[in-house]
Amino acid sequence: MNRVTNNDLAPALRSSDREQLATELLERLKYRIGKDPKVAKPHDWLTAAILVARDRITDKWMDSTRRTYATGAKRVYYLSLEFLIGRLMRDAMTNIGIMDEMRHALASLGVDIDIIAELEPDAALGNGGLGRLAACFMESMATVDVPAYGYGIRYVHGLFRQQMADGWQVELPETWLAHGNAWEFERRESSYEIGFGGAVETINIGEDKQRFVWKPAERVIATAFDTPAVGWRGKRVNTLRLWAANPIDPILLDAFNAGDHIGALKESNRAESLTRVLYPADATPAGQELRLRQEFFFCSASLQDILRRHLQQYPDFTSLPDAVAIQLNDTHPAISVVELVRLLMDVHGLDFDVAWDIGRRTFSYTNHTLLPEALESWPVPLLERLLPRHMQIVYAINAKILVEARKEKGFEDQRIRSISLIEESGERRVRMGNLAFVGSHSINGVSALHTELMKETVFADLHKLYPNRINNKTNGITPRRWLMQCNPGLFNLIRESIGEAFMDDAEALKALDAFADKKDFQERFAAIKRENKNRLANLVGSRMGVRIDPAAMFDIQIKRIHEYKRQLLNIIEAVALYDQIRSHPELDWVPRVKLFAGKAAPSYHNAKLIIKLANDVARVINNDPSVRGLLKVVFVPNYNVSLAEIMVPAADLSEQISTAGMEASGTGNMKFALNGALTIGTLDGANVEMRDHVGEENIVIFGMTAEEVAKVRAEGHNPRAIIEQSKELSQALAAISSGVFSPDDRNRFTGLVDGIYNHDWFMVAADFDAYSKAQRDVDAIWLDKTAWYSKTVRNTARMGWFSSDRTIRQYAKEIWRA
Ligand code: NBG
Repeated sequence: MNRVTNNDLAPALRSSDREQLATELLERLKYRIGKDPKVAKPHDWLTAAILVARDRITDKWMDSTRRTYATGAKRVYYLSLEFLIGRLMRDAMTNIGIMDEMRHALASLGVDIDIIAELEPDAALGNGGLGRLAACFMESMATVDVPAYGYGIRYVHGLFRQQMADGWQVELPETWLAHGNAWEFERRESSYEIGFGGAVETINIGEDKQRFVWKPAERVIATAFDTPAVGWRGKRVNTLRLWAANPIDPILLDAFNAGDHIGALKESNRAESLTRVLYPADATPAGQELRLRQEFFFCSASLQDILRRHLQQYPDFTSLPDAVAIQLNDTHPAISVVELVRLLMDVHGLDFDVAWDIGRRTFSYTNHTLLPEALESWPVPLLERLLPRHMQIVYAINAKILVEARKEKGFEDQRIRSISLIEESGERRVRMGNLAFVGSHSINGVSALHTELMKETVFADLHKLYPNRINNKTNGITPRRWLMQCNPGLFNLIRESIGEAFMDDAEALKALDAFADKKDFQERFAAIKRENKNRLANLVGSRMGVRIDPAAMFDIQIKRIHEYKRQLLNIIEAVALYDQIRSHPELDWVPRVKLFAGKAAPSYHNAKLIIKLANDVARVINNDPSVRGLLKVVFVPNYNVSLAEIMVPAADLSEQISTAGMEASGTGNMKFALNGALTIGTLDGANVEMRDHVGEENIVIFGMTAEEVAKVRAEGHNPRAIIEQSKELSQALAAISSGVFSPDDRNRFTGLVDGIYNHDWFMVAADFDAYSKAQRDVDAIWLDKTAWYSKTVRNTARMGWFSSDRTIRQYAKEIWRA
């Protein structure tokens, strides 16, 4: 594959560097991998290249750690059940500035770096936005020099591989560790015991005082695996510490010797399955005991590790809130709030009130969604059985909070019910969102709109009780991966035009504004976009056998498949457009390719049906000669970070069309705009702030506002009447529902369409006409190429604020005080 390369970030390529790297490569190949270069396979070269980079990074890593100890700087711990990292090689080598030398060194040994780079598996230890944000944050924390550790789980199987079988999503196991993982260091010496189940013993220690001893029935060992996280220019290297579960006894020898060879491994299997798979749920409840076990496992291991490290430097835990900040990435690590109290009380002998106060001043919590089904809660009996001591502490916390609310703030019954840690209606459950809230000194949303809605909805009453805790930290993306590395052509053009300041401060991209209307600049900008589109067209051609024309507008929607994200709205619009093109062949239709990619949670029926619909519609439209190639629809399978790195730079139009009020922020929206796509979107999540930054003339906004959606939902709306008034919409829906695209099963999509007629919860019908009109506005801009590029260049120029470096600086200053 032809690739433009950037990456000669070092001032001049010195042949001595190249020779030195070649020597190192051969040395690693021989002594660390045990291969003669004559017989080395591409995978061996990949490992050798990673080891060369890793060794250089390790020096910087140790410097960073020493620096943190020496300065006594505050440490930030980012607890996240997901890190959606993708590949690391290009990222790490670019950040330490050896990418170009490495390319040449490998070439001198007859190895093509682009070929081996393709062999590196994606570390897909996350589902979507929340996990990818955690990965961008790791890179930015190192870049802005915050001493940080990411803590998570080393899943053996990351997010499932998605295949299409006759247009249906099929989930297959993902095996990123199949060839080993040259980035990580196993730390056998950093391991902790984690308990489950059993009972709590109360010991009287005089003066009305008691001590509690939890005697778990089951124990596993958590072992650390460390991966270095390198910041831009290698300034700082932080640690991503992922835990793996191991049994205490690897094998029950008695059972084995007695002939029970399988039973002898039962415990070991049970322990190891704890960290075997990532839950493939994105904003849908996993609701499984195993999920709760995973959460507690990684929280307990991380906290034990944090406390151990603290005691190495400080005499006791009164200094913990000043020395340490722990950020909870959503509610998945919320049990930490309780585990820290337990460790401080039961293991380290502090009083409840002291422990609680230390915890609250140490923790902060980020909320990533308002979807009610995603707010975790655990049945009281389950928690009681699995974590009996924790359940006691939850009651103690609840008593403290509720007494305070009633006695000091005069909260009435209804408010008390809403802030309680225990959900009382129906089955009694522990609400992890409320727990994370009361246990933290800061609760942040991820875009301005989302934060306001948090105050008005899920946390309205807790916000009344603690009015100073909720704050906003609008998400960001790392410009290294999402511009420099994924779009070297554009990166080089920018550097030539405005110099290098933007490489260290993304807001310096503003200088590009001055080029937005220059003809020759627009032409070069367009040529780069075209190159990126060619690359995507080649990929679609070779992977799927579908020919798409790079001269057409590439209209792309890539993200998890979810009803609120409204891929369905986009598909229905494609169907309507298909009708229009056939009915009005005399009009100047803009040639378009609508591309989709994304995974659906395996248990999410409608999301999977939407994938099938996209594929069914694609088959019919792509094979209809009367469309004359003016419209194509493509669903690219197995969306992941690496695929995004190809699709994002190739987009002309970015679809950010969620039902207003439902997308907490979005980060894909930022990646597209930064890479020079025009956005068509609703006033939802960070789209609102993007409009403010790029200017409303440079983004196409349509549809209902969050306020309007809330109003219509409260008052009830009549989608049927709306549909009947829209000829385009009713025809498109009729075609879908009657089986035009599913002749083999005419009723396949009837239910999907009925949902729109009957309740239209996601406002697909309500927003359709506005969307369709906005799409024709987009067409008009496309036809005026000067206008198109003057807008898209301005998007690139004005997206610097959405760098995750800015986001992390805000967290550091306003939440962590690091
Ligand atoms: C997602 C939101 C996105 C947001 C990311 C990162 C979850 C649970 N939430 O809108 O849906 O951009 O989090 O904050 O993954």
